[in-house]
Amino acid sequence: MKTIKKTIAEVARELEGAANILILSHENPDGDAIGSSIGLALGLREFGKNVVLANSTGVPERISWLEGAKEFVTQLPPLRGFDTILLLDCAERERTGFDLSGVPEERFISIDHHPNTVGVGRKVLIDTQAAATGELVLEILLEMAVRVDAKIATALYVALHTDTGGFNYSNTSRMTHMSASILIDRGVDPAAVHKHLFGNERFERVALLGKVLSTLTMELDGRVATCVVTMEMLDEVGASPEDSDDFVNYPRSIRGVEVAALLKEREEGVFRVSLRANTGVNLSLVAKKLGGGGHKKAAGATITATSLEEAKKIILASLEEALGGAAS
Ligand SMILES: [Mn+2]
Repeated sequence: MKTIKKTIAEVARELEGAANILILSHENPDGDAIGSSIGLALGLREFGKNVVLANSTGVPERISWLEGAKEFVTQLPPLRGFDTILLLDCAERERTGFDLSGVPEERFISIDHHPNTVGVGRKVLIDTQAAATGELVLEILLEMAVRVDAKIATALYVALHTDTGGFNYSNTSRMTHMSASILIDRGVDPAAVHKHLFGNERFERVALLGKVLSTLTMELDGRVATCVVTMEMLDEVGASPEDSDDFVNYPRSIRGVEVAALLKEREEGVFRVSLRANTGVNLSLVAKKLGGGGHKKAAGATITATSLEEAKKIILASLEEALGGAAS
């Protein structure tokens, strides 16, 4: 494993020395990818840096209300003008969805908290203890003595909130709450953030949920629960693929379920699976074998298969292998 874990201070000093910074995050970004990108961009600008934000698949609607969300470009800008390409919430070129294959390693800095990642760049900070990349970004900004205002704080709070399921998942730590405490002190309105994230549903999304829940099945003797999102369902209710992003939590909430899988049909023959674990099974490894990645308890992969049934078979076979014989 090539990963060099740099300290917060080392990365802060490196960023202080940069002038023109391009911030990239993983494709199909979540609240952490976008929130930590915005938080760091605004913070670095306070420090006089020129910063550009890009994401190959753009900002999901759920977090599009964040200040700075409109800044993201979905095309890779010419790299000539940037001395530093920052990878946030991912640490490999491929995860960005952009072709960065020819770009020298020295141009990159990566900051991430995902396990099983190699890490590209002249500085690589991967802290798998951090609940969110936003937690690491806050530490870096404080180290740089950047004035964290309400806009920065809100973006980072969204990062923490989404990656911990509202401070509920097992990655939620004393550090997460300490960070949240600092962010609230800097002007975050937690109730307003919650309302934006969970009290602002579009009709189409809830209608889609109804269709998706009707596909619920129990597999492998009740140890796995699955749901499916087809393109036809999206058409019928006028929903978009991202509308189903957290639906995996419904099969996950069923008593006795060890792993929940949500299968989304992306295009003819291409399926995206989101996996969530309730027990000690390592989904990061399951997803890696399927050509994807993620965390121990939350991971995903894109699968090519002739039909939904075949995609499901592939996933269930991997899960059966990972779960082994004994219930945990
Ligand atoms: Mn994250």
